[in-house]
Amino acid sequence: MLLRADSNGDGILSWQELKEGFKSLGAKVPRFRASMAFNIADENGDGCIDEKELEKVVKYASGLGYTISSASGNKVPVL
Ligand SMILES: [Ca+2]
Ligand SMILES: [Ca+2]
Repeated sequence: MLLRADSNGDGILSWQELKEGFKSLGAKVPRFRASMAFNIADENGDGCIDEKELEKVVKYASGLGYTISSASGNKVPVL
């Protein structure tokens, strides 16, 4: 899975990567958005967003009105 926000390419999003992801979406307060997304999405509380948890992040971001496009027409979200 390819995520632009996954800058080190390990397939999960750290807090820092999520923050940068929201920044790239044009969020005015990416730090706040990332915190909210983490509260909602990080179900197992390990401090990272894995592929399953990412769906919740995408829903959250969509709810805020951010358009998240798919890289190749499949279901893989790109932050
Ligand atoms: Ca990563
Ligand atoms: Ca997690």
